[in-house]
Amino acid sequence: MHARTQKEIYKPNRTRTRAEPRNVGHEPDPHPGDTDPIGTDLTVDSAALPDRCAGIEFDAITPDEKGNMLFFKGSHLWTGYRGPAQPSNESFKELDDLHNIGHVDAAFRMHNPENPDDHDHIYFFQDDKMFSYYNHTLEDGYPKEIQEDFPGIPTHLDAAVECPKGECIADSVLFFKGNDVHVYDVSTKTVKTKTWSHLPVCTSATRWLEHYYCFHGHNFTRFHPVSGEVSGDYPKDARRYFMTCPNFGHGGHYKVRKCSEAKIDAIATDDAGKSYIFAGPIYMRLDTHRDGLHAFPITKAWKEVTSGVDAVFFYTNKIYLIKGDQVYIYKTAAHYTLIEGYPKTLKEELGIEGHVDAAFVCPNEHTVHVIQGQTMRAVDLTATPRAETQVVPMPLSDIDAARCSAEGIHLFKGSQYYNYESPMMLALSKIAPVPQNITKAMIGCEE
Ligand SMILES: [Ca+2]
Ligand SMILES: [Ca+2]
Repeated sequence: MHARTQKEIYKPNRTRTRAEPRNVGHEPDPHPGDTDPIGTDLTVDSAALPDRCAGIEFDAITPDEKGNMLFFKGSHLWTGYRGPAQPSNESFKELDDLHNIGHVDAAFRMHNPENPDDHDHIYFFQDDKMFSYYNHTLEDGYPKEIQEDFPGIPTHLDAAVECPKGECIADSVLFFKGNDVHVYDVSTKTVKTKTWSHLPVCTSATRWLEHYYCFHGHNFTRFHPVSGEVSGDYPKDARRYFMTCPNFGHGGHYKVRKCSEAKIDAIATDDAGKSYIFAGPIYMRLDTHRDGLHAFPITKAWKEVTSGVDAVFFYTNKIYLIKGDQVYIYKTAAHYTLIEGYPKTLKEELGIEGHVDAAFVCPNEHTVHVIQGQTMRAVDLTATPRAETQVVPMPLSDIDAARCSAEGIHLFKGSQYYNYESPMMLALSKIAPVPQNITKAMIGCEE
């Protein structure tokens, strides 16, 4: 064990010194801006189980192959951000075999797309041994000595976290022991050791949505995976972000709806293919399912949009958010920035009036299709001033949201959606196609 008396926290100012992904500063927050009372689903019926809200120090944290975040302490684990502990050996039964060590030192999910036999495997470390699991099944040949797979990495680790290429220089694993960080290059199998004395000793570490977190005590500190730099106000209390704890929330928590009860306000896909869904005061980014889907308040990304949205679409690196008769346009480079002079009225911006149910732009097209009741209007986005070029009746009404992608057009209505091949097919259709049920992959609901 290491002395955890390190008090020095490196806190430079907030100047961004390198390109960081959008949504900087987003920690998992299980209760974004929702006013439901908290604690209703926290019933822990066995007094023998450890309580993560008591301020414990986790042994290890890692996502599993499906994106569920796993938190380990002693012989127990928690899956996800809420719910009670369970014995670790119920999920990973061989972890007990080593003389009942009863804990893990470190864990991470391998990022190695060049080697599908290893990619997404979950590695656990106990003393000088390691275990590789996929789909809760121990791989043949494990446990092994750490040296066999990771030459140059010490035993009795404190923490480990994967670091994909693009965030690190190459696909890597960061192994923590004391103030030393051993950066293991997955393809060259070489190790570079750095000393990050400004960071607290990390007792667990994890990656979430392109960000890196060192846990120490019941706190965590976000760090840059290459420089180790800490920017922002850290440490923070993990109980406010990585779990749902009574008295540690921001006034309530967001519950993901069942797909059969789904009701979204808007959906849109950006130029990079990332999908966003909007419902009430929150939004979710759908490409992040490997990190666990997670809801954020809309105001966290688009702070002027304070009362939800009616329709959203992306066009030429800008996002258009429509609410009532207002249109907000944000540049999408780095942070979202509201374009000067906005919001403007629908009439001024798109030449239309009245409530908008949904809107979509197809890839590489310059026309936005706006759905209002049983009418669809096409507006040429290259024209000045913008004006509708086509108005067609629709065989459907009360559409909640719409998007257009390589798979065609999806019109969402409650828990179902309608699929059309193209805007022309939609414009020509006289009867609605058979609706299909919305799935988890489409909008992040629970099945
Ligand atoms: Ca540990
Ligand atoms: Ca809508």
